[in-house]
Amino acid sequence: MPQVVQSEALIVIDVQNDFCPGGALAVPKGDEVVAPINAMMDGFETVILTQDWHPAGHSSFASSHDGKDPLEMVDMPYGPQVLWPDHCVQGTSGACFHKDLRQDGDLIIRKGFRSAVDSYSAFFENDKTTPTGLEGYLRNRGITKLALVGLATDFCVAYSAMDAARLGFDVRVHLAACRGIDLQGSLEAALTAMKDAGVSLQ
Ligand code: VGL
Ligand code: ZN
Repeated sequence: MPQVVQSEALIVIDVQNDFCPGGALAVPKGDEVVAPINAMMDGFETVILTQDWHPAGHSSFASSHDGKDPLEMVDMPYGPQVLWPDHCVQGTSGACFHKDLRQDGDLIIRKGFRSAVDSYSAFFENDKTTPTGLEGYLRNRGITKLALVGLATDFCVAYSAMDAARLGFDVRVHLAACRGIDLQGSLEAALTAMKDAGVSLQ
């Protein structure tokens, strides 16, 4: 039996059908994270899952912007934003967790549910100020260390890890249980930014 870590939470980012092969915003080999994540779950007292959870017509969808294609950029009131194919629409099968992912976590944080603001990070929306409540949950339970895994390395995992480090948590990202999108060098840039933010990469 693995030893259960009490002050450390495992945070499983967005292991949803739309980010897996065949999904609307498929991360290459995204489904390969499922087995290693399931294996890690027994080692943590606290397991938290996040779920990208957009209303139809969300402002991060290219289809919501006339003449724009997926992966183009737009300026939002809160800064530049990549436009994505429609994905993880609330209540659709694409928004469901991968069928083989263990879902016996303690908490599910849904994010990106406000039409006007995207939310890559599990802690703050992309305006960098609106909290999701995850920080309070963790502090309330005395959790100081976080292990992060999931999809996508260079977006939701990296944004979550950097916010967590900025908030003072001790953060490790387990790269063997992550896969990236890699838009124009975004994977390498995210790895460098995480290291610079004091995130431990394993
Ligand atoms: C994500 C792009 C858009 C992610 C979510 O989970 O990394 N990426 N929405
Ligand atoms: Zn999204």
